[in-house]
Amino acid sequence: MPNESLTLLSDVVSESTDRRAFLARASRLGLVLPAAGALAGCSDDAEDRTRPDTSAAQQRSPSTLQNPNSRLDTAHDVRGHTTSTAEGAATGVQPIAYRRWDPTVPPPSSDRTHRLAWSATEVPLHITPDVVVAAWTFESDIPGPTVRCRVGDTVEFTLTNRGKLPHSMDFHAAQIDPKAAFRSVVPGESVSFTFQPKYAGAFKYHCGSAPVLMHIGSGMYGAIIVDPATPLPPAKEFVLVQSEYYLSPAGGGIQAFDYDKMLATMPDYVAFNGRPSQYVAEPIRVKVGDRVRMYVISAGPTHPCAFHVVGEQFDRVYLGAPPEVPIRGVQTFAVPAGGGMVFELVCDIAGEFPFVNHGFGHGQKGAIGFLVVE
Ligand SMILES: [Cu+2]
Repeated sequence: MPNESLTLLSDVVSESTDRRAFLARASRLGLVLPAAGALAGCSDDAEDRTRPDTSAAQQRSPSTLQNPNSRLDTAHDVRGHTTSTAEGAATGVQPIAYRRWDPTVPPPSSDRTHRLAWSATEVPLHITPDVVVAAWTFESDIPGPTVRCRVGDTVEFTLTNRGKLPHSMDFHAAQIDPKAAFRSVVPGESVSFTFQPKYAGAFKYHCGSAPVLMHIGSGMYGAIIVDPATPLPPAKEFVLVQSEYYLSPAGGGIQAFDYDKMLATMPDYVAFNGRPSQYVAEPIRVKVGDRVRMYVISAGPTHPCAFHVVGEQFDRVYLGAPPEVPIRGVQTFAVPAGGGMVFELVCDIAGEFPFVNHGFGHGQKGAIGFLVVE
C-alpha cells in the first residue's frame, strides 16, 4: 500500500489535464515537482493522441512553448491502468543485446564547449542475458551516456525525440529556466539549450516528462560529471548510477515497466549502471596503489544508495563540490535519490572488494559488484 503522499502525487499526476489545476493541486499538497514546467500547456486528451500537434508547437516562441502536446503524456497512458504498456517500445524490433556497461569515466576533454546531440528512443533492451525490458532511453541505453565537462564550460545540448511519447531532458548540473529548457518535445521534434555548470560534482540527468516517476523508472537517466577548475589528484575513475526496476510479466518476451509497482516502491531489481549484478560477473579491475574515484549517482526513481566497499574505507567523500568539504575515513555514505557524490579510496592491498548498497534489501536485488585489486 503506497503511503498517502505518493497516492496523492499519483492522483495529481494522472488526473492532471490542466496546468493551472495541476499546479493548484500540487500547491495544496505542498509539492514542488521538478517537472511542473513540463506539464505547462496540458490539455484534455479527448482528442486523437496519436497525432502530434506540430504546427501549433512550431508557432509558439520558445519562452511559451512548454510540453506542447501533452495529450501524448504517459500520465494519460497509465491512467486507469495497473501497469504501463510497452506501446512506446518498438515492438517487433530486435532487442539490444546484453553487454557489460563500461563504468570507466570518459577522460577530460580539452574543449571548453561540448556539443551534444542526443536521441530519446523507446527500445527493447537486455538488462541481463535473460531479461529484456521495454526501455525508454537516452541514446538507446540505460543509463544514457556519461557527460564530462568542467566548471564554466559551455554545454550545448539538443534532444531529438525519436520515440512515440513526449520526452525531455533535465540536467541537475544546470541552472536554467526549466519551463523552456526542460520542456517536453513530441516525437520528431527537438529541444536545444545551453548551460554552463557552476559547481563541480557528480550530477544526475533525467527525462522530466509527466509523470516523471514513469520516465525515470523506465530508464531515462544518466550522469554528468563536472570537474573543478583545478583537477583532482590522478585516479582510476568510475561512474556508478544506481537505479531501480519495477517490471510486469513479460509479453512477447519483453517486460514492461509497472507504474503501480513504482508507486509501491518495492523494486524487482536494483542495479548499478542498468544491469543488476553485472560487476559481480565482470568486476571492475584496478592495481595495488591506485587511487580509485567513484562518482556515485542515485537515479532512483525513489531509493537512495548507502554506498560501501567491503574491506575498504573511503579516504575521502566529497559532500559538496569537489575539492570542497571532503570528509575522511568514511565507511558508508548515503547518496539520495536525485543526488550524486564523489567517493575516493586508496587500494593498499590486493583482493576482491565487494561494493554494495549497504541497504541490503537493495544490494541483494543487484546493487552489488566487485572491485578487484591486482
Ligand atoms: Cu521521457
